[in-house]
Amino acid sequence: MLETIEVSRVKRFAANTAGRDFAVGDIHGHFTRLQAALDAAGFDPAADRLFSVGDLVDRGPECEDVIKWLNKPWFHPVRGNHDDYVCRFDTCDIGNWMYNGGTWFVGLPLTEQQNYQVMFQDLPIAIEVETAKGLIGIVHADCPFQSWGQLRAELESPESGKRLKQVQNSCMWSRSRIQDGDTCGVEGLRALVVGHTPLRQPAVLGNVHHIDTAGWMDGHFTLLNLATLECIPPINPELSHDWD
Ligand SMILES: [Mn+2]
Repeated sequence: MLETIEVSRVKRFAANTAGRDFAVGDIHGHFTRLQAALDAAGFDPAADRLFSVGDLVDRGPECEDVIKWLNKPWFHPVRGNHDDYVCRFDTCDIGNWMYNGGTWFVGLPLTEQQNYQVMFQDLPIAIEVETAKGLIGIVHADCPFQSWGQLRAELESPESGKRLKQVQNSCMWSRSRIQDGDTCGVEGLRALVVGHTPLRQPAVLGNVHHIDTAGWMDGHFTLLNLATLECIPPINPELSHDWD
């Protein structure tokens, strides 16, 4: 039996009948900017929910605020590749992590590091949210299969630990769909929402919505309404998606 089998790698949420559901791209320690984007959208923490494609920490100045955010009952992130460094802090390549923005973590006392690890190991690899018009899937980088059902099966009942690791890493790291301009989409979902690759504007490839508009860098946070699949702020057709 796999040692992490008790951890839920796929979390499912029933439709929100009280308010709105939004998804947001990579945050990277910029929670003040994120709150400003929520305020601008009139986000109501008593009724609305915010789903996140992960990469909550590294690079930005407010990484330690993630604890406060993880305790908000309306905030539901999946695990990004940077969050996964926290999960593996005692075994990962620290030099590589620091190069990629992990310096905030390295100086923390061991007990604090372990506290972060426990909280981050609770983050699912995939989230699915029911909406009136169908199921929405959320992963950090990509669904590496033609169908969502296969991803769910591979995450929930992996044939081996090695296979699980490969699948999880694809979910957290892959850029092949956006780099290839692959419009095949993912079967079994109304829409898949991902981040990981910063874009000037959200890009929709088939039913896959790429929403990391680099609010953590010099871009802006995009809030994708999961019921309408409309973005706040709206997609500007005058601008290209590419960052360069
Ligand atoms: Mn990422």
